[in-house]
Amino acid sequence: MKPQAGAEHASSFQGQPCIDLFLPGGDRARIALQGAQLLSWVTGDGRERLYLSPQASLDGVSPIRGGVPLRFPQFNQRVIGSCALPKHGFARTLPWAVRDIAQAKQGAQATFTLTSDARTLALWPNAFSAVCTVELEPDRLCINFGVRNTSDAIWPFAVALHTYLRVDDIGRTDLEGLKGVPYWDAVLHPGEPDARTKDIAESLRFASEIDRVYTRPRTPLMLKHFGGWLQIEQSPSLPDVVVWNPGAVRCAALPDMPADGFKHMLCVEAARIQTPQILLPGDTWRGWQSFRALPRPAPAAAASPL
Ligand code: TA6
Repeated sequence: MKPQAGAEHASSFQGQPCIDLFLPGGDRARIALQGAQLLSWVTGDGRERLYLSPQASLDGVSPIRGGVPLRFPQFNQRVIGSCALPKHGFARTLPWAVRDIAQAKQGAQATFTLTSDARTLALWPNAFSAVCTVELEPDRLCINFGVRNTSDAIWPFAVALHTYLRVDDIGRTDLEGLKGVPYWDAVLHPGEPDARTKDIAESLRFASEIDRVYTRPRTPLMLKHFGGWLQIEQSPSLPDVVVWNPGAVRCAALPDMPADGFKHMLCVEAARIQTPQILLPGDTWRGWQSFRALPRPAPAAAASPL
């Protein structure tokens, strides 16, 4: 008898408590309670679709290198309301609570919550309640993030779903859908987020470090590499796409990445950075990023000789 879609508490992954979701067709996902951070997404064909560094720190307090860290309430060190905020905010390092684990229409989902407390208020003086739901369906994954302003003051925030996608070889990877979309190149113009350029090539290729923030792509993105194609979509409430790969030199300086780690990952992040979101008291904001695995088309048959 086929197993039913379901979820179970994995005992732990390298000592960290996690929730595992699984489907009868073999799709599965693992989410750490630290940061409600997805660590793994395997599709029915047995392929791992996310990159988790084999040198990631899983000590329960350091940021975990790989999977899908949630960055909230600030991106990088672009200060939102408080200088005490750590780089990329606190959501990725704090423990989240499991709210529920359920069978969904076509799959399984797990929901996690994070609520402001003395630790967060010491870093950022705003009361909030955040929720993250991971939905797993056959060959599809969706990450939903929501935040409610539970204070009586208005505040701004930035957010990013910092997805590390696994690729076979970054030198033979294409990302389509960004042609003509304005971007800030943080490698060429650090500290100048208003500097804008546009790509003219049909697809983006990767030969060295890249760190860009694209604004308002109009179509779904398509990641193409030998290991499979992924269609990537995000909610209009997340208008920015960050594309990041550290390249060989910067990667070698990251203590939680192997020297060749950059070859096997590409971050394609759904974000709200350039224009922070303003949240009124009592209001809720939501955003999502989703991925659909598509079969890699068979190579065109060689033309037969006349
Ligand atoms: O999203 C791109 C980025 O902000 C880069 O500038 C780079 O710093 C990267 O994230 C990783 O940041 P982290 O703090 O996780 O090492």
